[in-house]
Amino acid sequence: MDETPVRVEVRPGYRIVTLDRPDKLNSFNEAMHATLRAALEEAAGDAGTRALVLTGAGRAFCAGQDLADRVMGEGGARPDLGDTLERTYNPLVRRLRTLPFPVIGAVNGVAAGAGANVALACDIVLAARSAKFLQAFARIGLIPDSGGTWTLPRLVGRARATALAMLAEPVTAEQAQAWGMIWQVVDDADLLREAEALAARLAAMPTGALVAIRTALDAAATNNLDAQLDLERDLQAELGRGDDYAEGVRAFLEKRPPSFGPRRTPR
Ligand code: LHQ
Repeated sequence: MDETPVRVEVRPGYRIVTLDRPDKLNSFNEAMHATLRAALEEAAGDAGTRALVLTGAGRAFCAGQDLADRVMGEGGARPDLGDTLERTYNPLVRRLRTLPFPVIGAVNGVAAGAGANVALACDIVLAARSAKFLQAFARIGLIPDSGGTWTLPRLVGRARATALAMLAEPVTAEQAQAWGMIWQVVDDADLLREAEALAARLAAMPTGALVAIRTALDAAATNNLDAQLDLERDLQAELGRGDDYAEGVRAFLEKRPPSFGPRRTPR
């Protein structure tokens, strides 16, 4: 077992969480899932954490499932992949989408299989110019998991999602940006600095509103307009009762930068 398959650095207002099995291209094994889960829970429980950067050590972001891991079947045994998803990847993606602060994916290198879809589950994705996204699954007889079949068509449209999944060809960071799959490509050397600057910027913003934006956009994927208008009403009603709105309006009227209060969203 790796000693520290995930590294956490705590900065004022945000954390950097680094997938750290570089010799295995940061592919997921059980230990990495457990450590990442604990790191996310710790961040969620710390009101001082108002943004999180998820990145990878070495030349990859994450190569998806460690195909040599024990749970993938030993001695010709057929693994229960549904069980693996249910226990590990599905809770991970659900948690990323419900964390009480925004998550920045800083894709430093290849993001393949579940690694690509974990990256795309982040709220804002930056990628190094040399990074690639690869829906590798069909190469080994599988479908995109970790939310890929939901996320991809919403980001790039059905035609591109289908071809990316079926052909299992890599997409460059620049192509991913051009297609709207990610927010921005940056030079390799600038990636972490840019991601940290973004995290610091988000950390100074009204966290409750940022999380409500995620909630509303996720719901919009399945709601009709009527239901979405109702949801916007409810979220806005809640935010309108909060201190951040009061401070935001006060600061605007007083022509000064706002100073938002502590994170108030539930864990
Ligand atoms: C690896 C891996 C890897 C082990 C590189 N495992 N060793 C979850 C569970 C439940 C159901 C099933 O689905 C899933 C989700 C999934 O993620 S399934 C998809 C799993 N991922 C893949 O199929 C990607 C496999 N990797 C690759 O295609 C390539 O390695 C990429 C394109 C990521 C990088 O290619 P290169 O830059 O050419 O590097 P490499 O192939 O030479 O890899 C370097 C080393 O890392 C090498 O080991 P070695 O000992 O020869 O240096 C690889 O074996 C190892 N590695 N990915 N997923």
